Amino acid sequence: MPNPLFDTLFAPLENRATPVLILPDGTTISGSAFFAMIARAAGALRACGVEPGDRVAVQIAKTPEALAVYGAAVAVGAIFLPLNTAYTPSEVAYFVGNATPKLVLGDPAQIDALTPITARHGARLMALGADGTGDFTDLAKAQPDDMTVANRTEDDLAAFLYTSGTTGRSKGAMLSQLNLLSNARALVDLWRFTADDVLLHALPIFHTHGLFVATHVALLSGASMVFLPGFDLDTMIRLMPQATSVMGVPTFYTRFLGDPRFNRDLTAHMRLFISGSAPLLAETHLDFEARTGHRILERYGMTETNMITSNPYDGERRAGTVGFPLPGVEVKITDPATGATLPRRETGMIEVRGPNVFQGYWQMPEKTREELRENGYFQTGDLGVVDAGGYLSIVGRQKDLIISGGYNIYPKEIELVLDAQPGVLESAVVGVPHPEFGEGVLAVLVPREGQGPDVNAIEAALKTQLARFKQPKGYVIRDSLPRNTMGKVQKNALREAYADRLTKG
Ligand code: MLC
Ligand code: AMP
Repeated sequence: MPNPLFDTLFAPLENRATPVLILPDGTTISGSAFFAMIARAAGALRACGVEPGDRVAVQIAKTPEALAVYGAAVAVGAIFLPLNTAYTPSEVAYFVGNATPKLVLGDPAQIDALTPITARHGARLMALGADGTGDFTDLAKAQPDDMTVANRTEDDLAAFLYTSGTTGRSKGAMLSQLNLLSNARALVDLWRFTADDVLLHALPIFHTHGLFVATHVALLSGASMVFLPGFDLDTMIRLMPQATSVMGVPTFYTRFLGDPRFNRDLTAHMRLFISGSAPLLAETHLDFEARTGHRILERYGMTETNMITSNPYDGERRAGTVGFPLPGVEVKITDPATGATLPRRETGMIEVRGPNVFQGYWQMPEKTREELRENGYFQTGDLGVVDAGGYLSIVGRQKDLIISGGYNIYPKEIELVLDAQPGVLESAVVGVPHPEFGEGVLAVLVPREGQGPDVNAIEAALKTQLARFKQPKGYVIRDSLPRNTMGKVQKNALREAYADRLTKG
């Protein structure tokens, strides 16, 4: 039965003898062996009662078994909902309540904490651990390795990826099979991926970058992936000789540049280094070229739109820009106040339309209407300008958002937690320069009269409520917050006042 996403990305694995995954210890998993893993995982999903259109939420470590669950979800027509492994159980509770998955897979160590959450929402909970074992794997092993693939069309939903909202509530971006497929096809073509490529894959697979950009490009082109559980500099340097390409967030590149072993010799054989998810400083781009002779190819995307623009493969990869719209994708710059299209070289809101643009936010029609215009254009919240040569640069954000090491952090979510702490009258959270993560979270607290907030106690309280990467890396206490005449907190003034707070020793 037809299932375009499965047929395009996973079906070709069945008869592939070459490795699809190469693990850090050198073990390889051939296409056909991985196909069998997917088939058994699909059997296990069905044994759990998962049917087409059901949500399957996973908060599990990056392993071949975890990737097989994604393939299996596509095979059975389920909607895949990957969650950051750093989320605390109280954060996961929101996603489970909002998406009401049929099945949740969690780390064995988290099962006790997740049990009341899944029980409350009637979801089944099973374990899949960082070593690939767990009761889900046991169930999968007991399944046959022949596969029945669910009938799907390109318009059916394949995944929900949650993005945080400016009000502090996360929104489930609904992605169709076509959203994902159209993007994968454009990228393979543009970036010239082939079966000869070996992608050093160190990104997490719970976000667009690691799951859809990196994994889909590798699967569609027949490339292999050196599949690493996370970014470890020594491992990356050790395995670089096996690879032809890297996809990473800018923090990968600053970490590479911080190590003298990362030099021209180590990278001489490499074909392509790609960066995205956060701004790559022009300085990093130039330092990288001086060190290795390679020009990093920077591209721009979002959870709601997949990839939007890319620097060219053959033409000039211009530092500080994110290049041109992908084939089939339209980009325009508009006046944020009126929505009118602006001429070239004027700065405004980046809007995007194309087969890559998502289907809306799950059960949030008003939010969808606010951001996705009736004519199909999505308002990204990013501010940009197109230069005379047609290159797009991102010059700022209209949304109150911090991007730290490629993770999006919405200040509002943290402010809500801080405001509830004893001794805190109000708070403002801003992103300020951070040497490693680009931006780091800084909390500005205003004490209640006569009650100084206890920062140590606040840090301890936040640990149980917010993922580690969202917890402030610095605190400032001041008598009041700067406000404009409308009463709005002037975050720019705070960013300026505390610009060096996370960079000085
Ligand atoms: C880890 N920490 C972070 C952090 N990552 N803090 C802020 N921001 C981050 N991104 C915390 C850790 O919890 C730890 O806290 C301390 O910082 C040091 O951790 P580490 O061990 O050095 O970090 P590491 O595990 O190596 O992770 C760093 C990283 C990771 C850069 C490899 O953050 C990462 O994989 N980022 C990629 C995110 C991503 O895939 N984004 C794509 C989104 S899709 P402590 O205090 O305990 O020491 C998208 C669309 C698009 O944006 O266009 O692609
Ligand atoms: P997310 O919602 O996690 O998908 O993050 C998407 C956001 O990351 C975009 O709206 C941009 O603000 C930012 N982003 C992605 N790629 C780049 C890039 N190359 N340069 C600057 N910002 C980027």
